Amino acid sequence: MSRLFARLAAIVLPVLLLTGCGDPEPEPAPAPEPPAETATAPASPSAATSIQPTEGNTATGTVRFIAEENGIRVEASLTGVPEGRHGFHIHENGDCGENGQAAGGHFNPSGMNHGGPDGIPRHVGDFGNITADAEGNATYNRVDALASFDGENNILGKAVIIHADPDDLTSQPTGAAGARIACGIIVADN
Ligand SMILES: [Cu+2]
Repeated sequence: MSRLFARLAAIVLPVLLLTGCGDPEPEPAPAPEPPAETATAPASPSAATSIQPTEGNTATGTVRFIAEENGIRVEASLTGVPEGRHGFHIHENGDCGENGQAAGGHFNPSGMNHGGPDGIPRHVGDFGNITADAEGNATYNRVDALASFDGENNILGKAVIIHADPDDLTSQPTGAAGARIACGIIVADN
């Protein structure tokens, strides 16, 4: 009996050793599910200003600012603007007093020269020109790469100024855009 057992063991044990040690590695635990996306993305930060004419002028309207991937979209819609091009800037002080003079110079936190909106050098506040048609309607719609809602280029609380004359994009430091015909303070939307 024991000899039979020994023979069986001689056959079976090696088989067990070959297969028994072949247990597969335990499967790695599945990675935890990433947290679910929040149901609704937060609204893009945005801001606006109500443009009011300075004394003796008629330009009124709204400028809206909407944060986008590549900067801040600036959308202006004005009426009562004399036909033609008008310098369109952000000025450094959020104050439209003294017929817009209290707004101070162009918003220029990095101390660059004045220029056009799409190159360097430029002031952060250099938005170029806004153009009114024969009916006095003026619109503007572009994404500005420098303006921001935070950091040193934060435009919140600054003033938007519409000028009497075109900004020539080169004269220092104002673009020779002349008098200030309308002004508004940029306020964040809630
Ligand atoms: Cu200006």
